[in-house]
Amino acid sequence: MTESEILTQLKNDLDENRYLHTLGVAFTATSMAMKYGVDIQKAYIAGLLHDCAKCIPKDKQIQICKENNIYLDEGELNAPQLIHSKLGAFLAKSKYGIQDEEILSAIEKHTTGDADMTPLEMIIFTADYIEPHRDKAVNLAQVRSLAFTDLKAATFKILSDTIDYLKSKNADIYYKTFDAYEYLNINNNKEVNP
Ligand code: DGI
Ligand code: FE
Ligand code: FE
Repeated sequence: MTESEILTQLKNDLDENRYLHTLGVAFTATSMAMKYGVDIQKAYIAGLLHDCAKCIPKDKQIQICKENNIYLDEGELNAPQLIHSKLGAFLAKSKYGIQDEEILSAIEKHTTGDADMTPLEMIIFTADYIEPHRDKAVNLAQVRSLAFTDLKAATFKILSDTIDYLKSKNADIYYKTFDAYEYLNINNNKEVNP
């Protein structure tokens, strides 16, 4: 698909607010890619497509996963708002024609993060949280600034604040959210105290 075809298809697949959020993530991610020397085109495409499955009703998301042998574990079935990232990576490939594994992986990891993320994966994860339409998270101004000074610190702060938020709501924290947090926690401490 060309860029124009991707935008047309997204407009069709997303509601208006999700489409605007998507553009916000794509442009924020490209700005961060410029700062961190990451492929700008990959950041743009991953940003555009990261939520391409978000507006599909959740029962339909589960059904499409079943039909295509996409394994969902108990944690995902209990928190179906997590599923759109895995399904999004599948649709980015099968519907939008994206072959690049780095882009697909950034889409797949954008909701919870994971241990040992690449710079592109951290950029999409962070851009999703700070794009201009976002206004609810605590510490947004701090995270927005950190996003352009220390990518790992920004990712870690988002994970830490998300875990606090989920705990306050008594929500189950998915194991990959913990893995991502622990990985950066250990890494950061190593850098401070080698
Ligand atoms: O799709 P977006 O709204 O742009 O953002 P997102 O893909 O980061 O999804 C955010 C949702 O995912 C939000 O409702 C919180 C939820 N979430 C993220 N990590 C976890 C989680 N929910 C649970 N239960 N556990 C997690 O670890
Ligand atoms: Fe999402
Ligand atoms: Fe998003």
